[in-house]
Amino acid sequence: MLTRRTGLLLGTAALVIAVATGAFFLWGGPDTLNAQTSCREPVPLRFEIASKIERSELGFTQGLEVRDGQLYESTGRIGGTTRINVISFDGQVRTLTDLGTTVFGEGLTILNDQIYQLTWQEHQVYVYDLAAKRQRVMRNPREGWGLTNDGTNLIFSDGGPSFFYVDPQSFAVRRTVKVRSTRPGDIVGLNELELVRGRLYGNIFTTWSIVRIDPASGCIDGVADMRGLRDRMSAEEKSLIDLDSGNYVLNGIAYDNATGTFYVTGKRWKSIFSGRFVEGGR
Ligand SMILES: [Ca+2]
Repeated sequence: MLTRRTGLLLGTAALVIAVATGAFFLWGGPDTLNAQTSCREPVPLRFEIASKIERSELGFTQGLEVRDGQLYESTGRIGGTTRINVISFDGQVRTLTDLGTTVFGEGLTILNDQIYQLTWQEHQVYVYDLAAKRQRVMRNPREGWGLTNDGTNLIFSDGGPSFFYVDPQSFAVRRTVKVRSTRPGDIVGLNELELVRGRLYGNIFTTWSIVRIDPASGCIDGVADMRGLRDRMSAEEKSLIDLDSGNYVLNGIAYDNATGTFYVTGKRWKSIFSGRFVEGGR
């Protein structure tokens, strides 16, 4: 798993380096614009933490979404099993369904009262009712990474340089959008997704970055450096991240329309942070 994904990430070294150093202001500029794109320089986003939730049970978070005042989570099988959990805003985790280790759970979204769950390399997309009773299965010929929706289409990523709008009935691709920036080269590793007020938020696998994308153009129009979350973690949680940076990475973005609150977390993190993104420096 890590070898494949790490390989994919080589192409985005510039993005990762820029983010890791906090040097967002070094991106592009008028002299370095890629002639093939018309993206504008992304604005720095700052995540203002409102509170920290400590979950009652860990999960290898692969998909996260708010519905009716609670978080729905899809988990992968690292350190556990593929599940769909609901997590209350005070951190109580309850498992709705457990698929064991036969498949590797990935992104999750809820559209028209149905839960959609990707699998990583098994090419299966599961469709459930809100109690996570399985109703049908669709085929995804690509890898499954992140998943969200725009009210009509499912939108998913496969770790490659594009994301895809697909028919929720058949998983047929209706539109392919390449992620672009002011820099040349592919931007890969787009993982967990959340469409909020017409902008696609996604975290870049193995980094502390969340990008905000204009889905009409594919241009990254904002970048958030999420390293500040680390300062709010316990020493134990920090040490896990430091010891195994591949399996304890930032992954999971959800948004509560009722309150305008974002929820962000990571794989096997104890912490889920609530807050909001504001434009401006760190
Ligand atoms: Ca999400």
